[in-house]
Amino acid sequence: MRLTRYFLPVLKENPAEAQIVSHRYMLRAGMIKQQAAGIYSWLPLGLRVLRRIETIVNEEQERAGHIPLLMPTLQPADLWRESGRYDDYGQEMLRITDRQKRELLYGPTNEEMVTDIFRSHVNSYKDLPLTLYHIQWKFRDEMRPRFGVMRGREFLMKDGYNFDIDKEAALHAYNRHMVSYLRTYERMGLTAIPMRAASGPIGGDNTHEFLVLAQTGESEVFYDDRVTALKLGAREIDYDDRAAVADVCREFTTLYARTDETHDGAVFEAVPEAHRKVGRGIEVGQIFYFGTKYSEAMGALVVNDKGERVPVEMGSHGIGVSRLLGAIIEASHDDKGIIWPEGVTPFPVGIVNLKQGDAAADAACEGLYKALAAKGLEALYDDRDERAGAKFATMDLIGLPWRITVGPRGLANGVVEVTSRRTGESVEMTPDAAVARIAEIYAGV
Ligand code: 5CA
Repeated sequence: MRLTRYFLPVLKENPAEAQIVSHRYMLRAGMIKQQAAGIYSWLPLGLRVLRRIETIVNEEQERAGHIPLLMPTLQPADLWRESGRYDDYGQEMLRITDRQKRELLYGPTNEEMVTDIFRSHVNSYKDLPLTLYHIQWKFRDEMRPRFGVMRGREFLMKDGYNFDIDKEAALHAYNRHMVSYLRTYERMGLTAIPMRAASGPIGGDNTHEFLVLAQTGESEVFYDDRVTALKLGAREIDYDDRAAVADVCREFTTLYARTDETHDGAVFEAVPEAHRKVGRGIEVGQIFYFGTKYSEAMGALVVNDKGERVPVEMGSHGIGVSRLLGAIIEASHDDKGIIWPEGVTPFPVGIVNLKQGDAAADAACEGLYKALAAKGLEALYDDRDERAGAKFATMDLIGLPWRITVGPRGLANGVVEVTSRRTGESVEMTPDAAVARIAEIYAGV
């Protein structure tokens, strides 16, 4: 992408309404625009990151054996009357009446609808296990929408629903989600800690939230800080191996880590004082096991191997896809702007031409741009006729993790400069070596 042809409406001034750094940088970098309280347009740069996050979520869900589908944003009220949640959900639910006076709602979550799909088509334990998920817009009429995409009213969520024949199988599905989420967040450059939580309106008694530690987080968290050193890394996971998956969950949930809702001072006291930490966190996901709460209420029954009709065992599992942009920025920025982890960056690399119009510099930039594209790497090429300082400021603000700087002086010696946004470190090398270096960095991403 050439910057002169792109739509990147960068703001020079700090927007007054933004109270936290991620909101400020998303507005300044031209990623989002507020259209109403808690409702945003995704401008091209923001959309690119959102799509990267969706791709990672999809890849890790499919790796775990979960099946994508797509349910609508609007749902009939009657489905929610079956579960009893139409009245329970209260003012957070946006209720709509169509021209035929039929009652609809903008879905805040999809337990009822997915249970309806299941009961219409599945009757036998032989079709289980089954986990269906989608990535779809949700609406919750939050009392206090704030912090940009962090607490929106319209927001993008991945929500997945498992259907299993018995409790053990459903708990395996719960564990599979926990492990797939750990890998998902790590690929985004995040440390998200599973913490024992409370279930709220979704129900059930087994639930974990995933929290990214950040001063600006809305949840108070209590944890043994050794939990932050745990990493899944590149280890191979066989998602069908119940014991192996459960082992990973044990590894990540044994040390004390709870939100204020489930915090137990007496248990916390047992953590060695040097490791006892109280802080704040951003909830980027939550998993629930709730058994037969919805299947019983809605008649989602399956025949088991003894020929009996039993309510199917379920759980639901959510990732805050749009909230993740805010969480990643809170976790990765400096005073100049965002620092995207390679896994989610909108462009893998930026090219800065220090002297637009200089024949050698222009040709070198074009050459780099094409050579990167040939390796599947789409660079953002700043081909504007601007001062170097302004170009660097834009690149720093939008946070591409790598920059190649091209100028007549370097080219006279046959070199360009490759700079890491994270460390600020620059290395001179030939244009060919720069392309090879960037390709090598992204080979494992
Ligand atoms: N049905 C279950 C799991 S699919 C569910 O709705 N869970 S949830 O309520 O915990 O939401 C899942 C995730 O969506 C949360 O962990 C959070 O990251 C994100 N989320 C929830 N509310 C908002 C909001 N108002 N703005 C942005 N993200 C939100």
